[in-house]
Amino acid sequence: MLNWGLHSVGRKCRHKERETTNVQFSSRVLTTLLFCAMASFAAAPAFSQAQNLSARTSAAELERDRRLKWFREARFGLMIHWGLYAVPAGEWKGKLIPGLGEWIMNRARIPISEYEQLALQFNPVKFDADAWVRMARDAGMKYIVITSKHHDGFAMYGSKASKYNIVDATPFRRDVMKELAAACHKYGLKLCFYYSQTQDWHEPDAVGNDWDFTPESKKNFARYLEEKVKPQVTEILTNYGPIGLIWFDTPRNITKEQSQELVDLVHKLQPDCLVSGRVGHGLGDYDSAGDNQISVGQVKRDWETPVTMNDTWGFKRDDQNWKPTNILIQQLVQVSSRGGNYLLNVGPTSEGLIPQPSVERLTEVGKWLKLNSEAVYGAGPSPFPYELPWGLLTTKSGKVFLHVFKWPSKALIIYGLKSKVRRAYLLSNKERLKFTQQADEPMDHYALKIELPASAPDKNDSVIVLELQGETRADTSLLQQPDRSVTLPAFLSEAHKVGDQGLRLDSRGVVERWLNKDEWLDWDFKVSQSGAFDVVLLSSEQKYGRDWEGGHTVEIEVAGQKARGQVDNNGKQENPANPYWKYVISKIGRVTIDKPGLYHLTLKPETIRAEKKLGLTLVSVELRPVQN
Ligand code: FHN
Repeated sequence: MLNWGLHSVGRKCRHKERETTNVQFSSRVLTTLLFCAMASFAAAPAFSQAQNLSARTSAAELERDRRLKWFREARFGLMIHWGLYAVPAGEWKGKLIPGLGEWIMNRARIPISEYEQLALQFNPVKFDADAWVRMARDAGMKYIVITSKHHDGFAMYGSKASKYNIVDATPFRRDVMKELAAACHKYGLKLCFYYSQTQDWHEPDAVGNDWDFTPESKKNFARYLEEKVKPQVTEILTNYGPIGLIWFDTPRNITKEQSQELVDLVHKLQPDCLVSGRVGHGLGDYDSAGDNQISVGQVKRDWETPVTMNDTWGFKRDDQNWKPTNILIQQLVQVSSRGGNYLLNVGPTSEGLIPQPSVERLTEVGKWLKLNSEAVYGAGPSPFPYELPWGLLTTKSGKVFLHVFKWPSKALIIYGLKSKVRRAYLLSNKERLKFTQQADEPMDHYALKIELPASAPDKNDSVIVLELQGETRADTSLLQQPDRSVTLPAFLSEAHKVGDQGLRLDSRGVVERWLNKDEWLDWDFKVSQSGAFDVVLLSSEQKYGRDWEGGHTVEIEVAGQKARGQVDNNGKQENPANPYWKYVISKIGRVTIDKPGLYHLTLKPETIRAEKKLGLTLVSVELRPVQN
């Protein structure tokens, strides 16, 4: 029997909205509007991105909407980092070079004259464009983004603008992009090009090479832009048929005018071609999250995240740290459930082969997608602004898809879904599932209990479909979960800042730059089951565990009680959405909540350690039920 003892509570709209990359806390007004709108979530086909259309009037925005149509439906793309760096494959002169495979020239400070010699060894005789594109199609991917030129400056297509290219400088002499364009056309995928517009370690006036050339300050970046970038961007948009998007990257030292010139050039040559957010200055058609970063909450703009399958983009022989398939599927679903696109990378060898572990994973993802595609393509965001302890949700008109990553043994209980459920079944085989629903409107408490088979039908993600009467209606306030836990994510807090600077959210929804003890956060949440709770604070390491700062003292106040404690490392926890940033667990104290109702929790630092300039990097505050 479910617990119903919940006081009737009013709803407040006070969560924070955030953007993707280069994010900052957005204005309070916008925040309030967004979450008030969300508070009575009603799902509709094609979702908010399309609904926003009517509100936007300018011709440029309409044009952008038109261009983005395919991108919004695609959800899943293949990124390919392929270039001369596949020859050394992470090793230079007998030494393993740490870092990303495609950065070997920079990391080992290889002189141009030596790096150029790699072209003579680049002979990918096993390259088969048809097989690559078929593999992507079978994985369920809708577009391919391949490096036409990465930071090393080598063009992977036949370029007239620079002899330093695969046709003129390698024994292979084939224009692989022509072959890929033909295969993409055959299988109905969009061909897209990555192009490094600022870093080019082969060019004296471009950004990045300070071992062969003069310091950055003496460079004539504009000349490089006119003489190499614009001619090459023109080539890739002229010689390979329709291109889905140009994936510019690392917009360092580029002015707003120069970024705009590139955007205009792309749109002039191919009005349907999208420009990635990394063209710089927010001028892209859509936002790009940081590498391997999955944005949280409901993201305002169209967005995409690039993700590695191991720890490198370009092939590196010694990198065998492959992400398991279930994590890749979870990430794809996480991104889809937040209205984004998941761009999953492979790094082919210098022979032209995609590493077997990548092929295997893509095959498995494809198998899963074949059975569950309805819950991904064209699916809209979750009605809840946070993840649930067992997984997450995507939606379509009149349907909710429950993606169950952690299969509970007998039943799945969900709080907060207000719509009446007509049918529940497993998406993969249509097996019907029994369910009961309880709604206590005066108490504002809604519970759905679905009876489940004893074991998970799919080890990666078992999808349950709920067919609803009418559209999706949900309580979007922060709710205690049926396992009695309460999670208060930083990105759904109200931030009380001192001035405009100070703490802000990064693109994963983690608070950064919290160095001032006078800044604090608070949350409202609903409790339906009373009891004693351990107060736990999750903070985040920097990427690859490089650093973390602890030793801060904080005070948490909730239900008339205060818990004071220190942010210490009491263990770590991984988050599949952002596996390179481990979460650090700090136990702050214990509180008792003696009756159901609406509660308010404040988190105020007493001292913040900031020697490393990291400060308190908050992920969430959790109330974990004390087990008797
Ligand atoms: O420096 C590059 C890196 O090599 C790789 O291409 C990634 C892919 O997103 N982008 C840059 C770093 O953000």
